[in-house]
Amino acid sequence: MSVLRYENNPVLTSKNVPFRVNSIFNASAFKIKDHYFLLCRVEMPDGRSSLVLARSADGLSFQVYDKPCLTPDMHEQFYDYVEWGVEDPRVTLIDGRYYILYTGYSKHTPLVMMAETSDFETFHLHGPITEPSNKDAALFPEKINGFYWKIDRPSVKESRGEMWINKSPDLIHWGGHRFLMSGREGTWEEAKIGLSSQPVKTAKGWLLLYHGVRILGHAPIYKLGVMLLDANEPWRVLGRSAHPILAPETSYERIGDVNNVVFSTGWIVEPDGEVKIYYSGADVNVCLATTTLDYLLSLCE
Ligand code: BMA
Repeated sequence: MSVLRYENNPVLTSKNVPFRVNSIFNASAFKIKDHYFLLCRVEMPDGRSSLVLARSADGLSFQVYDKPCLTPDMHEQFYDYVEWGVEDPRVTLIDGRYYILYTGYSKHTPLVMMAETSDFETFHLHGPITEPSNKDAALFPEKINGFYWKIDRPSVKESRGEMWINKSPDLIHWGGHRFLMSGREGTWEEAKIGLSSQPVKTAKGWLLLYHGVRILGHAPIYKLGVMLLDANEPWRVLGRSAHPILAPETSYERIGDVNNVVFSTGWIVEPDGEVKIYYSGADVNVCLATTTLDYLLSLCE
């Protein structure tokens, strides 16, 4: 087994969007009953991003909704923190409600925003839940040791690219910050790493998809890896893949707005253990790759 690209990639490009955009990419993925949903980032013609839903009956062929569901303009009291766009959503279902952590981008540099919804039509906007600079954040789907947990990537200096973990009694007040993981020196992930998709509970612990970056020449190359955290002490890393599980290879991953990028903010684990990884090539599309939970866990041993 390995990670297999879907033969009809990309699943979505700007041509599939019924309103004018530069690009559609970095989608969070989840299922409601038997339907697949992607909450995608769309870069609008002015270069600022919003979020739009897409829906599918089979997880392969998606219909993009008529208009964005979350835009900078909808943020009113938090507008200062999203003036340059809302980006890279990661959705986690907790006790029947969807919590979206996303990047608010502005003159203050990126920070992590949180919105809560049950229907993706109306949103309770909680505003920033980190200080800048921070991004690449997602919530765990359940309480562990009586607390909610989140992973994020504080990065005050460009050169800092480590994953951290922290906890909260109420999803609003965060503390207990701990270092989780940095990229291994001299490898594909040496420049920085960050969480890709929301943590998934398995029999062996919490499985995470993450991205690693190396700068070659002047340009970054983004690849994906997996790591496993302890089920009850999620700040303990039990293992991680030695090699990337997906790296830019095809023309739709090599050539785009940012060349040589595979970047993910969403995956779905099916009841039979198949894993659908939704990812973006070169920051201009949404693609699909499939694998199995067993294979990903075997890489973390
Ligand atoms: C990250 C974010 C993502 C982007 C990725 C690859 O730092 O800005 O939105 O997809 O870089 O360019």
